[in-house]
Amino acid sequence: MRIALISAYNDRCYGLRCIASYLRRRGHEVWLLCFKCFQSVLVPRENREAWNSALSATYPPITESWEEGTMLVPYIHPSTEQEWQLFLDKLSAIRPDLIGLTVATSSYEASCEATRRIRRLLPGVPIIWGGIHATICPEECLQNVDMVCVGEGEEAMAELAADPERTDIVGIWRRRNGQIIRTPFRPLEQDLDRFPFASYGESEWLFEKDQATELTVADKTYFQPIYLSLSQRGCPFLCTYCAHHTIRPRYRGERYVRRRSVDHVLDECARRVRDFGLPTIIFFDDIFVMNRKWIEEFVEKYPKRVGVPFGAYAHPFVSNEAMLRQLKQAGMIFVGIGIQTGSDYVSREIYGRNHGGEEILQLAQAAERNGLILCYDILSNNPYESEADCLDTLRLLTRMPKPYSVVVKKVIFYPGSRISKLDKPRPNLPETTFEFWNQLYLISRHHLIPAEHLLALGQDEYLKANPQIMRSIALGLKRMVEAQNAGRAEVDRLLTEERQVTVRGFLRYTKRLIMSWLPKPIAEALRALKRRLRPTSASR
Ligand code: B12
Ligand code: SF4
Repeated sequence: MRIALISAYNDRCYGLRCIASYLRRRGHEVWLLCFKCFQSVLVPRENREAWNSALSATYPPITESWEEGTMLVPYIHPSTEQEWQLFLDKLSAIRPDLIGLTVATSSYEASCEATRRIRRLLPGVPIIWGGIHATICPEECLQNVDMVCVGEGEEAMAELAADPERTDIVGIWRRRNGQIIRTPFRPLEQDLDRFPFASYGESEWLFEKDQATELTVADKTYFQPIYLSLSQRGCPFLCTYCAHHTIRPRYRGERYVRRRSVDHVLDECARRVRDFGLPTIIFFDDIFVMNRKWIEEFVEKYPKRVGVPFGAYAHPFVSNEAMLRQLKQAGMIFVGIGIQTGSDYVSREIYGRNHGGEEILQLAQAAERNGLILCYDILSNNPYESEADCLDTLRLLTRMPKPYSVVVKKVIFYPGSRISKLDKPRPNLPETTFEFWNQLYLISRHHLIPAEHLLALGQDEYLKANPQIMRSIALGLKRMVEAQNAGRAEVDRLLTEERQVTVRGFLRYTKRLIMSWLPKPIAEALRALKRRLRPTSASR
């Protein structure tokens, strides 16, 4: 059978790539068609409304995250008519007997549009949706398409490809004459080594920049920047904002966390390093640093069989210093740690994470002792958070080993998630307040500002009411650190000059340093801060 697998706006689409390889192994001809990727746009905070309406006119932005001085909105560029035409021309040329789309909540609207267009072009060809959104919202998806795969798709798709008319395939729901035909969730595959490696560069097309490009293994640079590999499926935890919380109850009594054998993972990595010349590998497992025995075997074999530097996520409940030490020796260079919040209340009661800041701190210190680069994630803009919780997050960040990189993201309440249904007080802090805190979290990664000064800034009501000042400071610091990297000696001189900083002294110093190249609005904001900090005659 000829099968077209389509991903709207996510060219990494690991799950779809797994299915493509599996169907090929079963003797089918499979094409992978990816629409252009979602893109992140740096949005000056003041222009946000304008950006939002422009960007979300077709598809809503996926999420929001913050950078020093600004915010980042990953969004979906609607395809141009030319791209749609190229895509539909390719589909016509493929003459598929079956079409599958992978759908995340973020790509729902785009997938609806793609499906409408495909239907007009190829009215008789069956279309199935799968992926995370199809799994958590199958009924909603069935309003747009006749079949939906709930849960893992390899076997279900293989059965469907063998007989597209069957209505009793476990894991595939159908809409027939206005009725939904439901089947149970398919049991989870326990032996992941049965599956071939995800497909890369084989009958693969990308529709972007008004072009249709065939991607082959020779296109090393395309696959290089982020090669996605996962050693396992599932997660042992149940954070309330995460998809596992929604999915796991469907698999009661089954082993939910499953891992490929070390050899299977290393064979894949070795092949990709050879084919694509990968300089590094990121294991995108929700939590990679877990399972002592597996890690021991991995660290023994990885340096000989693969050898390139790698990074992955750890978690305080399942990762420990011994594992980090061994992984470092085997080539690990960075470790990701989901802090999410420094507030024990939010961590335990809202996010369901069952740990507080101390456990996170200890894990980070262990990583630092072993020379690993630290990358933290923070979830912010949470309606359940109070200012005291934000201050706790800042307090924890000031205690974390430095330097680090930190990603500050808005927490999104995905459909079906438990967090959206919690019966807890919602302080609903205004966005401007979160903007202020987010910028402070970002600033905290620098060595430059003593913790007590950061905490003092966190309690300044004027700054809180004027988050643009905080943004300017954050941007200034970022540029300063960049300058520091570029001309260390000069900045070192400046830093020694004013080593004994007070909050006020520090701000004055930052201003002087960056004023010459700051954009006008930022310079204005700093001037406002200066006016604010100038002692009044009463206090003099
Ligand atoms: C790796 C990863 C990424 C990677 C790659 C994404 C990818 N899809 O490959 C990157 C870093 C790019 C990424 C980005 C984002 N991600 Co992400 N990511 C993951 C992660 C950790 C693993 C996904 C994975 O590969 N799983 C393993 C594969 C085998 O499973 P699978 O994808 O579900 O596929 C199986 C089935 O779903 C099914 N299936 C899938 N497609 C199809 C199609 C058909 C036709 C059929 C029949 C079956 C089928 O069969 C597959 C094989 O069994 C998951 C969490 C998780 N553990 O699942 C989050 C997750 C998917 N990501 C999530 C989010 C929110 C994002 C971002 C929006 C983050 C952000 N704020 O920017 C972006 C959006 C990307 C986009 N445009 O969709 C959410 C999605 C929630 C939702 N309701 O949509 C998840 C679930 C994490 C969470 N918070 O709960 N992500
Ligand atoms: S630890 Fe991470 S992947 Fe696991 S449930 Fe929590 S958020 Fe989801």
